[in-house]
Amino acid sequence: MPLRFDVCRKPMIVVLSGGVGAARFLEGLAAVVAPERIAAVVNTGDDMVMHGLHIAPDLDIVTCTLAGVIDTAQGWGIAGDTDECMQWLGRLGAPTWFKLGDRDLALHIYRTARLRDGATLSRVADEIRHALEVRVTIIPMSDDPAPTHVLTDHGELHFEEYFVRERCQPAVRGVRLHAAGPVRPAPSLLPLIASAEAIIIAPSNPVVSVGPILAIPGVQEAIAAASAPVIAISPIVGGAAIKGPAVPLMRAVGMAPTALGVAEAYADLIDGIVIDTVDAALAPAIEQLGIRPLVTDTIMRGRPEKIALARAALDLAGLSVAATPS
Ligand code: FO1
Repeated sequence: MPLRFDVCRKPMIVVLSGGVGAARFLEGLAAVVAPERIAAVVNTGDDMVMHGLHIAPDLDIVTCTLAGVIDTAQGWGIAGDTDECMQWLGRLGAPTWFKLGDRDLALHIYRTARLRDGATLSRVADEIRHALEVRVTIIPMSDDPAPTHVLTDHGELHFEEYFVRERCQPAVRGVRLHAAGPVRPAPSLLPLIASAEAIIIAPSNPVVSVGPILAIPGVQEAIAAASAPVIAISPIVGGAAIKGPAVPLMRAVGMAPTALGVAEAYADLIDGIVIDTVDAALAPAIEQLGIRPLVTDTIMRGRPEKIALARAALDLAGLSVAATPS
């Protein structure tokens, strides 16, 4: 039976997503509303070619998390995976700084082969999520290459070279989004935004996870023109990121590395923002921006917290949901 690829026109909850933080939030959201109501628009700025394969870290993190096969400790990679292939690649002198498990490699082999057949990244992402029985719609932000580069005192690095190979050691001078040239929105992206019942910016790195999505020509205009409520969840708690290099990257691009800085970064787009209780004192300044703050526990320690955060976000967006999580 041919897989359906047209994105249904019914209003959906559109979640602008990066990697681990977004995936964990989506898990909670999919437990509170029907997964078919959710469309995850995923950052592809971390994508790169390695060992001749198209690696798509955030697409795989979101898909594998929602499929329940993610390595929960790391937040990426597949649970119980082995590294036989990586070991042999090392013996052959290939780079092994980016750890690709044997099962994980199947995703990259499949994706690379399908892209070589002429399929778009959107189509392949949809095939993979259907194959893993994920009911949430997952679309890349674009079908065009959109690599994120980090400008450091060691030169211009691909985000993953900075984050994984160099372990965020080099001082960051700036960030270059869409470093391979013009980036068009994925075919279904603008219609999804226009018809959304709510737009949620997940708790992802505002610079290198959400930034690449918002920098696509037409996306911010579409969000501003949408009738849907637009809310964000701050990934910064107490001036620190839960995971990843958000603080040095925000500083490098002139954003205050605080929940207020996140609200300011999204000020022209969002109606509300969920911030952590630790940052309650920032609520008045956020209100000054004309943005409604919702103060709650945003640390997603486990499933109950993910569900509670999803409820808080939907509440702020003004969407009423059933009482009991599935
Ligand atoms: N992150 C690491 O810190 N080290 C790794 O070796 C690594 C491998 C990896 C493989 C597949 C994948 O989907 C993600 C992977 N990540 C790894 C995570 C990734 O670097 C970041 O989490 C995302 O790109 C940022 O959201």
